[in-house]
Amino acid sequence: SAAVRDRLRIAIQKSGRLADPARQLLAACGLSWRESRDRLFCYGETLPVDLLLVRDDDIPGLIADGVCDLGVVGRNVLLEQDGDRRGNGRAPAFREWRALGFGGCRLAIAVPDAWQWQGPQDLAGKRIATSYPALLTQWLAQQGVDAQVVLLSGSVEIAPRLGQAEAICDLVSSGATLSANQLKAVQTLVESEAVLAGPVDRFDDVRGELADLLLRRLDGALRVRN
Ligand code: PRT
Ligand code: ZN
Repeated sequence: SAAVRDRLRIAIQKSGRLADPARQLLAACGLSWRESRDRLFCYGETLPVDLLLVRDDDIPGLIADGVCDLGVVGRNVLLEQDGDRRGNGRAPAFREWRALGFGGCRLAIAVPDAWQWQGPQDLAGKRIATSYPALLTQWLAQQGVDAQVVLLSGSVEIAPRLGQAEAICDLVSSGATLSANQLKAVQTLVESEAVLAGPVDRFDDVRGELADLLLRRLDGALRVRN
């Protein structure tokens, strides 16, 4: 990460929910690239700002390692990985620079429809399936609730039917997935959207000026949209 670079490198999702809106927003900032969708790298033409196309989960780590300067990622992913670092006694290595106004969803506790929810204390002694163990663990501690966190990497919403857990903690947008699985959201842990993520500190080389320019254009583009 000590390498001084004179180009800015932004990591975005290669494919998935945030991929197209991220490219569209950056294009609205006047950026263009030598297009090569399926390749790893897009070389910036109008400005020395390149794109790296990756899995969203890799973005915070790429920023922490200095492989990328900035990234477009869900706040849910950023906060989870930050929480994981904190839980392991590591210093913060990335933070949210801007909220981007797309990819909105919430990280919520959901329980079977028939559960007459009274509050977080209902979860005491229960198993909760999630892909967000750090955020769930933090929240349970804040609530003073002792529950078991069951880590699943996907298909969290079927865990109650499979008998793996009594409740889940997962992302919700329309709520259709929850209803299809006879679940209901009862508590929001995080309101999320796509964010521009960057390092904790400013860049102290030419990337700082590039980042300032990009942020000015981004703020302009976001004002026009909202
Ligand atoms: O391949 P890669 O690892 O990059 O992609 P991914 O599959 O991990 O991520 P992807 O593309 O599914 O999501 C990227 C980001 O989009 C997430 O980290 C969130 O910040 C954001 N986002 C917004 C969502 C949703 N909305 C969402 N609805 N991510 C996931 N979902 C899930 C939800 O959990 C449910 O299972 O989509 C399903 C449909 O949701 P409902 O509520 O509309 O039924
Ligand atoms: Zn992912």
